[in-house]
Amino acid sequence: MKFPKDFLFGAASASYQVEGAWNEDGKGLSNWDVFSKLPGKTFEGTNGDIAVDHYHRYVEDIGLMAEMGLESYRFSISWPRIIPNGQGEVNEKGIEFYNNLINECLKHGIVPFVTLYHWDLPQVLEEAGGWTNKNTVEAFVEYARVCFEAFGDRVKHWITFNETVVFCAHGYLAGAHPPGIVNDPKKYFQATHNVFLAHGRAIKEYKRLNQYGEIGITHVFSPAFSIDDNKDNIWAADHSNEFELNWYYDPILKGKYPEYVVDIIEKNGWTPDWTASELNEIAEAAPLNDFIGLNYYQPKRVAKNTASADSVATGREKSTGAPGNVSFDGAYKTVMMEDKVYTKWGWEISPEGFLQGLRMLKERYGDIKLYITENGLGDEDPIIQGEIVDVPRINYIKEHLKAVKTAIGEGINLKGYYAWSVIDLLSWLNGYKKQYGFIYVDHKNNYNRKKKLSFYWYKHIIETRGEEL
Ligand code: BGP
Repeated sequence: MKFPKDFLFGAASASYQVEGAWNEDGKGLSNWDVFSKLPGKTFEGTNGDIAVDHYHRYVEDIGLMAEMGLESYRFSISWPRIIPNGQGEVNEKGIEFYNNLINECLKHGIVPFVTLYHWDLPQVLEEAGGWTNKNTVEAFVEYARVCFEAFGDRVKHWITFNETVVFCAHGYLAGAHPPGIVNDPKKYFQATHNVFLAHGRAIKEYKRLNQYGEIGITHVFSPAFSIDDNKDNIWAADHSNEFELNWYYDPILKGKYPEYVVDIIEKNGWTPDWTASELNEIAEAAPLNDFIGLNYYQPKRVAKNTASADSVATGREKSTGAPGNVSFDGAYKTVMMEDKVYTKWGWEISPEGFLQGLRMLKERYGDIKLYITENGLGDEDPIIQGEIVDVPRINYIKEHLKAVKTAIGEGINLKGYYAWSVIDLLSWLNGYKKQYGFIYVDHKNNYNRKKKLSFYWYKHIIETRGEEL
């Protein structure tokens, strides 16, 4: 079987992780420009000042994507490049950069798939309370409208937010992302609600403009499975899915928060400050949502946590689903299992968990249109006689694409796959050491690009529409 004709083979990036040019052409400061420079916040103090210099090399990079046969490029727009102060004046140089990027994609027949928010918030807004401040919602809708009006004639696929669970949990529970707040569930739930509201208002605005494209949101997809048949552990997995899947997917797809979580946060005094009319807006926006993007790296293997609450971790790997963490409420822990396979960074490799999760999703939400907006292997790639032989990455992507094929065969409405990442880039907390790309960047040698083995492999997969998988 070949993949269907309208299925998009893509790859992804995000502005802060590739662009660099952090203070050029009128760009404002982002929260990451500031946070990454605080001592001890990132791996070896790495930051995105230069990143992989995509801002200056996008023509070369898109040329390479075209050579690979890439059908679609998922990238994000840097909000402070467009509106340096978060609200108000638009930076024409910023508009020009993304116009050039989009036009370059289209010149090669590459479909631009654009994320509006991949975590680089204007610093001005962060200082005013970031996502806990309702004004950020207003500001986001204004920024979204500027982008729709500037680029919507050519961009027909929009993602509002990337991985709300990550920037909110890291920002307000683990303290590992800006604003670096530790263990504040009240703020965490407030931030998530404000993001869902901003998403709802932005898609309403998009539909009002009648641009005839599609718009959705991208979520982490890390379904939890109990480590065994023990009823406490099964409860723990359900609890995890309520808090980390249903809390995120229900408001978008059902227009309503899951009652299980609503009850618990109410008892703990963590209920966001929300109004009946905001809840109504979220309900009204749900049917306008065209698709959901899934970022899948690993499932969660979950057991009930029996240790005391003060052993709850606040480290930086928390909330990614990676093993060895206790949930913020102390209810469950993620466990490394002997019979599973892990990456060098301890993330489980499980195409089976992916497929099982997709089936769970179909059962709960029906035939909603899906894109896999991120999936890939973070590795330190072997270099042999000057060639980057990233065989483990090829295997990882191969097995996950097979799962996608099986899912499509089962009638799951999956319309595209975006490998993370198109090119080696800055990992938020792991620097340049953790590589994901099809294209290698030589940081010691003028940021020169080099094609990896996976580049040729993916090219072949696209050419043959995955027939051999
Ligand atoms: C996702 C993010 C990406 C990317 C990826 C890999 O959560 O959307 O931006 O960073 O994870 O993560 P890491 O670099 O931590 O391995």
